[in-house]
Amino acid sequence: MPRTYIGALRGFDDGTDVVIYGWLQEARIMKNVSFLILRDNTGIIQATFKNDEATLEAIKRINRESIVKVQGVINKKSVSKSGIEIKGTSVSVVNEAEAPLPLPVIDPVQADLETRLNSRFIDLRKRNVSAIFRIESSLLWGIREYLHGQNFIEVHTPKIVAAATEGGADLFPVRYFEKDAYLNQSPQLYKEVLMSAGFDRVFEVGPAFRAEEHNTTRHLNEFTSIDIEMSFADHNDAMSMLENAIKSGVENAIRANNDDFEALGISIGVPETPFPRITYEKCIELLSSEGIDFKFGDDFSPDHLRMIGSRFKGFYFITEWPASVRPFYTMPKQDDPRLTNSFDLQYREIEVTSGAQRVHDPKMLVERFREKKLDVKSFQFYIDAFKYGMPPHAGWGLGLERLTMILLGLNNIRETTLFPRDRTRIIP
Ligand code: AMO
Repeated sequence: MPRTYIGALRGFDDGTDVVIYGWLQEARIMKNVSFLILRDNTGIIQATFKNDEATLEAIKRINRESIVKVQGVINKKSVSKSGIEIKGTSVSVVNEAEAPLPLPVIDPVQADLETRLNSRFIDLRKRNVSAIFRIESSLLWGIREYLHGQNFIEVHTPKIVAAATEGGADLFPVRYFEKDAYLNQSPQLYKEVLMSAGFDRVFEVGPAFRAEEHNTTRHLNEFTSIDIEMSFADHNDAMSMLENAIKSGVENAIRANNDDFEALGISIGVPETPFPRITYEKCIELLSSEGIDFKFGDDFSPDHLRMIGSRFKGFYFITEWPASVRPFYTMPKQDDPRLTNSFDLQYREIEVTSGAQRVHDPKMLVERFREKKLDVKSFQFYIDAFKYGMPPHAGWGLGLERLTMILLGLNNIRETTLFPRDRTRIIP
């Protein structure tokens, strides 16, 4: 008989013979009957067995979390909470779990995050933990769908590279035969080169590596970056692409992940677009109205951003950042070159996306390299792409784990990362 997913059992008639496979979450042995609680990727079901001697002996020997096969008959008149159970006819162990478990799967007391991450394969068996990743997947799917609908193609650019994009200090060096190489911080240079190649609109979902030393609740050393680049477009076009992509992601998650939101005990709404926009200079005015002295040209601290963010309900853009805090590829503002055509998308004090219109004039680009004291030679392949017909272009990079974290109201980015890489962790 073929396997039935637990989540599909409801669709069968009372009395149907079924075979299910799953993890034995719990066995409750009573005087005359035993209840096995089985779990698979789609749900949980109770299987009831009469305690004849052989069955009772078999059940007693099965450790929690073992993989078992249960054969039985669907009982839709069950008095169990879900109203459906299986009247078991046979149970066998497919693969035994050792005891004791490194971490309990059903335990009202939540272990601390470090302990959970050390045994992540068990931690991920918990319904309220796996829910996060199902929602993350749907968010990404909705974003992908939106971008495809806008004629973007998905691309894959190298992660072993020869040059830094987001600043030289945060690079992980790798040995590449006889050459020095690094893990890529962002697909920035390649996505721009693809604009020169005439691809018009590209997006990439891939890992980005940052050797940042600080260990915070919103930084990872390897994260998933959703990047876009679009030709004949400016920062305003990129911002509206971003808010619509996020909206599509959230709509998809709301549509597809009802049970997961329930498991997390939360519900989220579709964010209203357009998101409010506030300029960097306006933020300074806001801070000074609160008595905070802030120097033009500096970056905001989390405390500053908390104060600015308290003025907004959800997402908001901070636009027109000064050139001093933006990378070399950022387009200066035409009537005020101290500023740039750039933006960050914020949610309270947390930055979720950075983006900008880019410099497309090769001479201006080389000047910007010099101003930032970067070695033009190591960027030659990038600069060459600007010399032979580069369209004006814009784009952004959105951190998937941060997006999931803020939408689900979680307070540590490790919660939205399957196997986080931080300052001290590379295992598992
Ligand atoms: P930026 O460096 O601001 O911009 O990164 C873009 C977005 O990526 C996420 N992010 C991170 N997430 C977790 N841990 C980190 N250490 C981390 N660093 C960044 C954030 C951030 O907003 N090339 C530009 C993008 C562009 O202009 O297209 C870039 O990489 O959500």
